[in-house]
Amino acid sequence: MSQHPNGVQPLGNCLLRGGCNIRHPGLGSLAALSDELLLSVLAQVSARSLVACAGASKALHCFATHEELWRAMALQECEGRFRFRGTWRRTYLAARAAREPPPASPPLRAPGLYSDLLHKPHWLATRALDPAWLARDTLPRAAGLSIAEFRARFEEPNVPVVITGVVNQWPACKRWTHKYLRKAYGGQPAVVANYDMAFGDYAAYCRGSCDDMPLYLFDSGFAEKAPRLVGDYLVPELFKEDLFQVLGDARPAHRWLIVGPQRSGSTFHKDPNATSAWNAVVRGAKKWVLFPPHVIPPGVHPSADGTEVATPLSLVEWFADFYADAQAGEARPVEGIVRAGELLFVPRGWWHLAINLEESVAVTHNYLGPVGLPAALAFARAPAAERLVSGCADRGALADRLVAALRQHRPEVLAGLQEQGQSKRKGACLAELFRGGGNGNPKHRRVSAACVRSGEPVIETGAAVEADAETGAGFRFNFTALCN
Ligand SMILES: O=C(O)CCC(=O)C(=O)O
Repeated sequence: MSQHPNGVQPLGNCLLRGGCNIRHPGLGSLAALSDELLLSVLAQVSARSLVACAGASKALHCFATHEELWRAMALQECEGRFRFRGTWRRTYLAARAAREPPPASPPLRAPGLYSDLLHKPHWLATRALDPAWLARDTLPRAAGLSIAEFRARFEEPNVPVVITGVVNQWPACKRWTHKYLRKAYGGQPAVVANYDMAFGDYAAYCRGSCDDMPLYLFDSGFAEKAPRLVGDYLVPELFKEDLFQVLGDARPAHRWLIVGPQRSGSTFHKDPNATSAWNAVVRGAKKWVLFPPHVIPPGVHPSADGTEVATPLSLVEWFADFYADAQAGEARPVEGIVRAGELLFVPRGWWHLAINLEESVAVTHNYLGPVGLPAALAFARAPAAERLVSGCADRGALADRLVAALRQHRPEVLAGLQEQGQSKRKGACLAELFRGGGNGNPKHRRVSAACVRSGEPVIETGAAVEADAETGAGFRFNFTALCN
């Protein structure tokens, strides 16, 4: 771990110096503010004022040059239009002045300044990834599965698996270097941290970034912007049946190119619209940690309606603060490393994170297999569907649109499920999900959810889905019973 550039140390170290912290004399009357409040105030002022503050004292210099302030400012004001210059402060100043910044001078040293808030991001960004975080591997692996085997062993029980021997055959594995991707984008911007950014600028950022949680390229428009990439891989046979295809261009976003440097990745979330996904690692390696739908990972706080999730901002922070708790808990995660040429099946409803252990390139598709249809409909009919559904227009109507399109293009899928549903007592629940036309009466939805939670014995199907948007609690969709 390297020292903070200004020599800022964690607050605990102050005890060793008998409580003497230059913060108090250095900040003057601003010392009355907590570190959090001071940074929030500084986040409101202009760059010019920040530069002035940085000249006032060593202590204020360290706050006013804090990288996170300048990163936020650069992203908000320049959006994706910047070339990274080694630090966010230089990046911002160069982008705004539209000229080369002067050579960097050595950072000002502020011995005797103690602040966890200033110190922690640097500590997280420079500490080595602990081998203990990476060692445990409980992800099953399989090769050469038939569709029937895959469904029976993994998709129906809704459990993750690493599929080998498929992705390593793709031309993408040989081709998808940064240079190739930049050419494929041909001047069209990629989506990075929700901003449009030139691929070459993002590649330069990846080379120079020291961020604790680096910006991530996550582009659902890559196929349109860089069509040649679509010819470099094939949707594996196991995942070809995707019922959302019946919606054509009106389907929810479903495929993403993912590029990022070491330490970048995805914090804990569940995949959109109760879909499952496959994530193929084309270059690099990713450590995954997954919890089944009913286990909320330590350090993760979903809102009651499931529309928001509070979690540590950086992946390394989650590992440093919560990985040990995850191991000590009753429900230990499924976890492991997925390497270039391998693919992870991410089952619907599972909480998951992924951290890139080296610079990585991946492609992921979310899909709706027949097994997942009841869950997806339950999700899209939840009371908060308008906010829960994502990646398409007219979100509140997704379930109705899907049912209507299935009636038209795949009537056998609906007929099969309805038939199975009618043959069992709980058919009423299933029928509820298929009700066409959508009268918008939320009572219908509540009845559906209450019905599956009615206290009748639930057959362990593995088709567990978190779809109860009303309480945020998961319920088991009794689907196998309906199929018997
Ligand atoms: O590759 C990654 O960062 C993981 C992506 C992911 O979790 C997702 O697409 O849901």
